[in-house]
Amino acid sequence: MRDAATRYHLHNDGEDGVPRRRLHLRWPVALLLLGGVGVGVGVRYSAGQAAAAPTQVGACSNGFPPAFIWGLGTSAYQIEGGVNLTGRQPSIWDGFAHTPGKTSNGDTGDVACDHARLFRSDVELMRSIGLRHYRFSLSWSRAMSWNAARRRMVPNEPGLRFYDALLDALLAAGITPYVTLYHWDLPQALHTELGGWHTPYNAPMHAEFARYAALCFGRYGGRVRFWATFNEPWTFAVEGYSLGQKAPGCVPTGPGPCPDGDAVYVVGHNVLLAHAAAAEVYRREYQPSQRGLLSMSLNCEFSLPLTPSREDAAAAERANEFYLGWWLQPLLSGDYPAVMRQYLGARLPTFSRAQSASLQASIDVLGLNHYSTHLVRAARPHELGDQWCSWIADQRLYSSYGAGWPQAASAWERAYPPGIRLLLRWAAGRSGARWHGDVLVTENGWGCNSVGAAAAAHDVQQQEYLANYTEQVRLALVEDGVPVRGYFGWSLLDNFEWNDGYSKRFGLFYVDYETQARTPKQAARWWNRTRHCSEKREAGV
Ligand code: PNW
Repeated sequence: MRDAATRYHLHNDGEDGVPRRRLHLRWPVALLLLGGVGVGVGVRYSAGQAAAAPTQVGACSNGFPPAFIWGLGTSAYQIEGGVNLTGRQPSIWDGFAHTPGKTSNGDTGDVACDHARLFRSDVELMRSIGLRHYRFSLSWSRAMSWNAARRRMVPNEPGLRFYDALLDALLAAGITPYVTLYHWDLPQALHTELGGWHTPYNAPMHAEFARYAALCFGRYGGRVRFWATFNEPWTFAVEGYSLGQKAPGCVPTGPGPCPDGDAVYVVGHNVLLAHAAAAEVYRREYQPSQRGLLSMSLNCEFSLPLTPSREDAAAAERANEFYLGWWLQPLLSGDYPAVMRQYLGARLPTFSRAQSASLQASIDVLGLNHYSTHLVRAARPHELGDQWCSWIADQRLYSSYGAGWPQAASAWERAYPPGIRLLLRWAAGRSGARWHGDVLVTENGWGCNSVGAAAAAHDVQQQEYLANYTEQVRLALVEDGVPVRGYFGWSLLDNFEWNDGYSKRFGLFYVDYETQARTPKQAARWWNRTRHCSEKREAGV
């Protein structure tokens, strides 16, 4: 530890004279150091290797280890606005949001939180609640532009400079950046001109993504030690290419490039291969010198069996494999879960031996996003199961929520706090789990629809949700031995909630979209009071 820590030094290499931190670490300890230089933590652990030795916990009054990473997240299209600034070109979300009837109230991300202009004051906002870790995404359409003559994306210098400035502002404020390369905003030209994610085995897309990743690793890797390739591939594959509620908004049998119910698996396959291509570049060209960590943020609304019957237990397991195993299993064994192959047969694409090899061990840390839990029962032989999209229809099961689980603003979100602990155990517990390395909860949060800053300032439900869910994360760490190293609440700011527009508010800060004023909600005050390591104060809420 000490050896690694002494290699941490400030390095002034900014064009603008802003000091930039340089970390020179062996990568297995990098995450621990991101979490606060590991003071007082008596364990070493290795990302991507066998799960940790016992973790020293409880050193802080909130019951978490001092090095636990507490962060908040956002994403580019949801907060940046400035869609025409810095030479940014349209993404599929610009087109989708501007199509009548696709988003609540016709809302678009044109202005959003105007973060493209207000980022410096937003960094100050982060400081106001003592935030030390911030997760955000880069917009591919800002960082690169489509060059029609060369039929490929090329670097867009003004856009790249925007992220230089944001990273410098964060580092100057002592905030560690966690950067996601792709949070759903595919450049429109790649969708239209290059066949996007929906064209089977689309190798040019994998190569474009790897080139984009390499550009970011090369330009920002001296300042960014934590990268996620994709955020929630499940959500944009299923909701974008099967349900049709998110960009590009196609449904099997409807207009658009999804001819049938196989499209969603075609998309998933391309995304996994694009991730593998980016990981290969990072492993080969950047990680040896930059010593950062690579991840992917997978979401899972965890399924529990409705009854103890064997059929329902199998249905819940099937649901979890279709939701999370779809992405996680290829990262572990290089292939899809057996139950998906069993249910989908040849509809599920296949990996070559080389592709399997490049997927395996392509992440160092597992990112998990979680909001809600489902109760699942098997469809009986004469029943079809849920049919709300082709992906769910493939599983032959019915899913529901527990009676009395509190309902968030979004119809899909109900609170059942033990669900996050059960998910962490299923994915990364001591025994029977899939992943045996470090985990970060990269999203968890509660959507409210409080009207007005004054009401939002006292949103009790949101604070309760965060308190209850983080307590379950603590139990997963302490009782179940899940090596969960950090938690990122969603979200720093109210923002453009995709097809729900501005009607749902997940922020710890309320945003008045007329004035762009930000007001702390009760959860922001709770965060500041309880999420820092204090040895004396009670972490009561
Ligand atoms: C995530 N579901 O989306 C995204 O990563 C965020 O961009 C988004 O703002 C946040 O969660 C809140 O929605 C999800 O239906 C969308 O279960 C839908 C579901 C889960 C996550």
